[in-house]
Amino acid sequence: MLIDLRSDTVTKPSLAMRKAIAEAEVGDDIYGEDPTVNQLQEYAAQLFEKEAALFLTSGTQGNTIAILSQTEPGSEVLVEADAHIFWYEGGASAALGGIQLHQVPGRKGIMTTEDVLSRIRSENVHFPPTKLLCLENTHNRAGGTCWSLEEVNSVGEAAHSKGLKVHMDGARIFNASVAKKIPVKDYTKEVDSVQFCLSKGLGAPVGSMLVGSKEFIDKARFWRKRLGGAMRQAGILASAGLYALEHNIERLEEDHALAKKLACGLKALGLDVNLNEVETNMVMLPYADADSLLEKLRQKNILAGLSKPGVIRFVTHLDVSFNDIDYTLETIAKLP
Ligand code: TLP
Repeated sequence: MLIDLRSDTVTKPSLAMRKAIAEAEVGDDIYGEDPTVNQLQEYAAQLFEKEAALFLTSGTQGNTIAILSQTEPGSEVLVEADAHIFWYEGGASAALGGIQLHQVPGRKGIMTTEDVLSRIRSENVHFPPTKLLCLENTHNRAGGTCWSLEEVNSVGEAAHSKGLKVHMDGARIFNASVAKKIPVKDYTKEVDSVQFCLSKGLGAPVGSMLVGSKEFIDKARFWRKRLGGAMRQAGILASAGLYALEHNIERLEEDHALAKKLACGLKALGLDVNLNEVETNMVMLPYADADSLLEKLRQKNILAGLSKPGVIRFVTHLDVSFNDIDYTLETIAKLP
């Protein structure tokens, strides 16, 4: 038995999800004729109360397309200093769109309105134009932390007042929505585009969505084709996403409870976990010899990852049970 706490991306489709996949009606989505893809896109747009949605291969593709569709080469995009877009997306927006990312300092992944405003360029022959602000909710490197509704609205309004568009990297927006009890349609009212992942805590094997205005989604569809991400009988994959949205949102609460249990257990063992920062399904453990602890755990069939050097990341998800967390804590307690 393996307990895989490296990421919520490791979940495998359940039997019921596989049944939905097997029974999916399909068509050629490049002609707009895949009924299951269309159904998924309509469902996502409704959930967020936005005009339209688009099914994509991955979160990285979604964020990249959101940036390319709302900027021009040589423009600047504001991201929080620890943003996934900055750290883990292969410099995609620079490589493909000639974009300069500008890091704004944050606290637990949250930027203040003042910090955002102070980094928006004025009109000056020396400056690149600032076109887009990106928020990450939940914030990965900060440990799955959530924005409050007021914080999103405040930075969103400030950015809009300066003529910027606002994108949310909501890879785990449903974790934030469940933890904060804020419907996603309210959480994202002040943002123009949202990317969310079906293949993380929601448990689908593949896929992400973009939601936004019809005009934005039309541009995004063009960029998806240009990047080679348009697919044919994609309903096979979309059916899993639809199943995930219909069945796996509310249960994210269970993942959060397991993360809390793990964090409290680690704290009780005298380890340096900040319980206040465990808001969703991640636990960050600063540990001097992190690599050796990871290796010892691996020998006991427990996998975890590194969030940054010296910080271990544990992520709970729908393939992790209460007993798995007990076993993990017992194992850590017994380690030499
Ligand atoms: N995050 C993965 C790794 O890339 C680090 C993980 O295991 O957490 N935005 C955020 C906030 C993410 O956490 C991720 C994936 C993405 C975007 C990219 O999604 P994919 O992996 O589908 O390209």
